[in-house]
Amino acid sequence: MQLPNSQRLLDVLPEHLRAEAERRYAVRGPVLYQHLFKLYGGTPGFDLWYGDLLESIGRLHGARAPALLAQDAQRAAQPDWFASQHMLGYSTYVQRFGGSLRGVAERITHLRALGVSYLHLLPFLRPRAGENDGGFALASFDEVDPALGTNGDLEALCAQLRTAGISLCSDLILNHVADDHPWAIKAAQGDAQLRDYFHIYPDRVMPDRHERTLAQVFPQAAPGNFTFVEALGGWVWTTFYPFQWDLNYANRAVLAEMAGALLRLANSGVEVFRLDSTAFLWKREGTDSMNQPEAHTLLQVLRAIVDIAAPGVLLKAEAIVPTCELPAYFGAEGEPECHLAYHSTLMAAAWAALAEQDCAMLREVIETTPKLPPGASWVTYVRCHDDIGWKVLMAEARSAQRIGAIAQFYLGQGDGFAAGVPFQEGGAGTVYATNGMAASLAGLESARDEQQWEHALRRLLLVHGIALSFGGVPILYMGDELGMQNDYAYAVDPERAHDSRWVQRANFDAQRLAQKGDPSTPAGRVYDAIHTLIAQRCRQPALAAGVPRSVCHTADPALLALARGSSFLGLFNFSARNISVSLAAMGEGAWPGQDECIELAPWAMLWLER
Ligand code: OTU
Repeated sequence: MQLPNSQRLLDVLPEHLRAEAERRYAVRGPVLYQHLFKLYGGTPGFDLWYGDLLESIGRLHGARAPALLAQDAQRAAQPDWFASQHMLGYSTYVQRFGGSLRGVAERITHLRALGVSYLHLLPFLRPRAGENDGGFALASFDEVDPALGTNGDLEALCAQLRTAGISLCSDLILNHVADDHPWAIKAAQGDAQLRDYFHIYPDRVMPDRHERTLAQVFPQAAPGNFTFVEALGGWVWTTFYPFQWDLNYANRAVLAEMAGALLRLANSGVEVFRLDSTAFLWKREGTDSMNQPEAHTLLQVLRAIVDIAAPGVLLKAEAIVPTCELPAYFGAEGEPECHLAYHSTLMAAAWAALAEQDCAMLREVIETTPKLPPGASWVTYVRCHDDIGWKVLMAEARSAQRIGAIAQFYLGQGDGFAAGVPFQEGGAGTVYATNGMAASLAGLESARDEQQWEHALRRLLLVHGIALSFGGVPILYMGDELGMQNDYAYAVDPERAHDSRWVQRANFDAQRLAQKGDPSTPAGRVYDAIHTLIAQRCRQPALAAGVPRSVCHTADPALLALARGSSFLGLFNFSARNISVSLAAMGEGAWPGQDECIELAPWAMLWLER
């Protein structure tokens, strides 16, 4: 195998970009070619196809605006630019937060005041007509949803955000398209080339064989992984809703399309891509068709393309999988994959610790999280637009019963504080996933007196404290900074009632926003507390992503002591009891202004610094 030269890439570039592109191709070209050869090397005309791909990468690189090229150069020179303790994310729906892309621009002041430097806007491209899984069923990769604005609005917003020091993150929905995307429509019309963009089977033979080992993401709302489509004359693979058709990455054309879609959006000014459902990209009979090696090869191909054509851009893996599967999404030495990956098990374990008043699982997750190479970082978070899926903790929990008990707890059973809503119940009434706004899950919704409310606030701060001190890019979820609670309106809306994730997708609360500076209001108290925590993080360099973390041994099962470097120690009381912490017993020396023995009130958190 010989690496084709860079000619097709360079030929289409303006003179002033050639030398740098050639240098980048010399570094990343070998992996790009070898990986594509591994996946598609046996297909006819492979080398010619590869040349065409290089040419299209070159054209898109050449079309990049000067401001973006400058940013590329700056970030290539400082590949860990997003590791700082000042980096803070925020995630929201466009519609819900600002009504439109222009409306989002009007919220930049709020984001800056909070310290946000990274904004993840949930899908804003043209979705399927009708039901569309909150925008995760796309009819176009290139057109902004007309209900939210125009492509011009998107470019303008990116530029405004960039000026404000905020990077825009967009979803790139790699795994599927809507059944009314032109590819799906043409496939349904019988176009053989486009049929091959999907996994289509004439009868149930292969679907049944796959189903033996596949799991189900939406067992209640969308059971099974295949959908019969009359016009296709068969069954199409649909991991999620029946109207979301999985793409066939064994077809090289699909990969080329997605690479193009990514670079075009990057040229509009998108700086980070949340690669949706990355675990599902490659199918293999006899497995659950998740986390397959080829899925990683594909992601490494996208990374190599980005490194060549838009090195200022970050890739973020959305893989909601067990702890042991997560590190692979960063790739390996010489074969980098994503810059960022959601630490979904850390998130789930923090909530589990609140429910169990025991942080054994949380400690285990932290201790088994490997140190990442420079230029790679975790995304830490408390809530997002999706459910909390407890099953990712199965390895740490060691029993389904334990997982079930945590899920039950968050439904507000017994004298619990949580006001959660079940999601996708399994057989025999088992619930393995929970929905709800963070404030509702922490108890702010059910609090009946000042003490209960204060304890709920402390629990909200505990989970945010983990996300903010673990080391990574913490992403706040819209409204959590104001203590926004569950929105039950979805339950009476026939279009949304079947999907309880809508309980945490409320409209941004203008009234709470207006109260954020008033500490006599609940919103003002929450805002002040979260804002103070963020400010404290910013002042502490040991909270940057790359600084080593360790869990100190503590005798109390409800106490977590998380050290970062030698100048930060976070103490977290995950219980309704007082806990006496002896720093000496933990092998910790003196901390300025602290007695050797510290009393932690119920659910209290204390950040020690030196
Ligand atoms: C992602 O999520 C999105 O975040 C969801 O909003 C979409 O519905 C889904 O993809 C389809 O596009 O499988 O690997 O359990 O956690 O659906 C991630 C529910 C996913 C989500 C799951 C998810």
